[in-house]
Amino acid sequence: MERFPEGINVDEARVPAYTLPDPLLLSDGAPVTDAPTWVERRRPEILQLFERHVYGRAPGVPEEMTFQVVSADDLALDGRATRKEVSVRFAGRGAEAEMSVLLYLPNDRAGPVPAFVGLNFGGNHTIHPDPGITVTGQWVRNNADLGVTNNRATEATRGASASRWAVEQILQRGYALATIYCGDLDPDYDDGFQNGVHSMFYGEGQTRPAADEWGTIGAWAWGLSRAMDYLERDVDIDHGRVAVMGHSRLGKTALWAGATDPRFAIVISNDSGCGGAALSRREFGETVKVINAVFPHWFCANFAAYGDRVDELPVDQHMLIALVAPRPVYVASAEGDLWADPRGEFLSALGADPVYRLLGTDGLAADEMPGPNQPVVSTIGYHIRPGQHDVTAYDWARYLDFADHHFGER
Ligand code: GTR
Repeated sequence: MERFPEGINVDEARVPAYTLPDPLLLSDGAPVTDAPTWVERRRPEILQLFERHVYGRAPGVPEEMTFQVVSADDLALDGRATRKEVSVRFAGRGAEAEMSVLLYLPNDRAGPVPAFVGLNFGGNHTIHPDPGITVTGQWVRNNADLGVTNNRATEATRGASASRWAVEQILQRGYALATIYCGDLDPDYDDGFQNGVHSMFYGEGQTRPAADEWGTIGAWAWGLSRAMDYLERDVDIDHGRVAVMGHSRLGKTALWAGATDPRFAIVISNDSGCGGAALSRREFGETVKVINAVFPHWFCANFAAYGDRVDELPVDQHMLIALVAPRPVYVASAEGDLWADPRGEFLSALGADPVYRLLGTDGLAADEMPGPNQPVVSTIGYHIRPGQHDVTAYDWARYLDFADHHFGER
């Protein structure tokens, strides 16, 4: 049995009684009974609540942004794929940043193809052993097993996360894959927001984000939107059919990106847990208090104040999923991932169902949590699979089926 820190509950019988805020009640108490009221009034209210209390407000495009294809190989992966690396440079207020978009396109294509886009944890070169991918020069987390000791990636980490990226499967099914190292946008440690993209937007005399301004997840989601800015310009991409996907902390990020940027046509959360798909009020597995203590940089500063009073949060995470409506959204869990609260992830998807139905979709085609490997395919998708906190070929197969279902068979 996995051990959890003191005070963490993983017993369903000890989940506190709670009442979720109603996504279909306006802040003045009036019910939302039609789509225009959702779109024009309630959705903006909820988006603003998440900005103010959870992820923080993010800026738009920086003063300067340029795109440059720095490498292209149309004979990648044994001739089955075209690999491009695109450098996206940002500048503003005297500060600069750069992110590298790694893009694979299936060579077996007749025109623009739909795509998956997602951030990766350790550098683009970790997603596939392909020797043509540039090893990141950014800060990376040390890893004694792989010989990373001074926060710089080595050749040994090439392909280290390949099991989480079904590149061949994605390409075979007719999709492109775009990925960016999250550390290009903001390295994943608490440095008071000195590195990363935040400082490009500081006002006169400002040295860190205000309590309701973006943290690291906000910056990562912002980067996904900038990747979308690029994909819109790439003639090989069917930019009306781009799915954003992320795992764990990057699954939280995919949901926030999907909530804030309607250009993402499908939004996929893989094991995103607390601050992602899981309901905060259940306090099952990771809690708001713990996540803010361990990762003080992920959310906006205001979120930390809710650690001991989650029931006073004006939102819960079902409302984050509802912000994606009526676009298809997929929530995935793993049985062994109690830290991420699988049931709380399911209940969040279910809690968004009334909004999806109000907007004329079939919502989530399940009232009860399904058993393992019984995916629910409706406008809200859900599955739980056996195994641990991870992204597997099974997960990707479900996302590809879901994308086929909503984008039309490939
Ligand atoms: C854990 C964290 C989770 C989840 C996970 C991950 O340490 O508590 O919220 O984000 O990391 O990103 O793999």
